[in-house]
Amino acid sequence: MSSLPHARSNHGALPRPADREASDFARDLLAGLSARPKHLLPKYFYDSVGSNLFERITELPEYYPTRTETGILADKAKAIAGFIPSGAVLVEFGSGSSAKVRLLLDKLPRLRAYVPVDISAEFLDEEAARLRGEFPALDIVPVAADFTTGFDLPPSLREAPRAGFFPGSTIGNFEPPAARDFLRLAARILGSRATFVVGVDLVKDGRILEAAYNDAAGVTAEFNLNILARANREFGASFDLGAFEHRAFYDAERSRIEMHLVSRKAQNLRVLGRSFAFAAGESIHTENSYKYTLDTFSTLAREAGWRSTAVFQDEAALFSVHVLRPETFSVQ
Ligand code: AVJ
Repeated sequence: MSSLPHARSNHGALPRPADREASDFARDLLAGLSARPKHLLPKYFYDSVGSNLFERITELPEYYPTRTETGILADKAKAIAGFIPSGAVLVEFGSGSSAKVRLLLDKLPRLRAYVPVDISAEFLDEEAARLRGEFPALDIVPVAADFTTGFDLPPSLREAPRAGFFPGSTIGNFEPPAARDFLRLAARILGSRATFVVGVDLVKDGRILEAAYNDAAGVTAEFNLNILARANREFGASFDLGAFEHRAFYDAERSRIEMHLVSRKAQNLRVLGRSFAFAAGESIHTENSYKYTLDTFSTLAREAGWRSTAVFQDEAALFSVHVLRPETFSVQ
């Protein structure tokens, strides 16, 4: 068992992150099912079952983002690492299995520490332990937190220059105004000498996009349905998974993939003592995944106080990796 220095300690009145997560999920589930149209937040996909399903998605033949981004990082690791000063703390927002960061860590022998931040405390612990085995000289300081609401770096690390890593196009899950808010929050956490490496999925042919979110093996459908399965597991909700259908499509006008769970029939459900009616064909909107061009993302970043100082992409222009610096960046 690894120790989580501050986010995990349970001395005061604060609930453990896992408990807080569960009660946040309960609250947001009730609110989302009461809303019109019904919706849920995609961050709740990632309990340990969902995190493992997502890992399987990343290996699907149709799901190009992970392998494409990994290819860019493998090819350009040296150039990207060149933007990160020695002695820096590298903070990863939503670290998951920390697979991609290994490519950067290989080229960053003088890091002060690596701080993986993830909402799934269980996953975080396992992955941190594994990473310690591979990088014994590296100080690994996991923080179990919802990075969308902010978190504090451990006090011992506050003096070092900071670099952020936010791969996977997770930024695409935010509505553009929320993406700007997140980029501003990251600017505050990372400070005036920051480097921020952000992976961004690119606008492309809708057929490629729709295939990536409707895989033939049905893993994305299972991932989407897991949010209902999770409600059944965690608070005995009565969702019949067979009575909901996965649906994903590209809205070119808004440059986003939408994912929904569509009720196959009229049904009534009880969740936490409350009852919810579904019409046949009524959907729960579970995710948006925004796609950007190099320009639309640079503009979004600029509106949040960052300048895109370098951008890398694969030959087919499927995916991009931006290196951001604060507009006011100085080497001092
Ligand atoms: C982790 C948000 C980048 O939008 O592609 C994958 C999540 N959803 N398949 C994405 C996801 C369905 C993924 N992100």
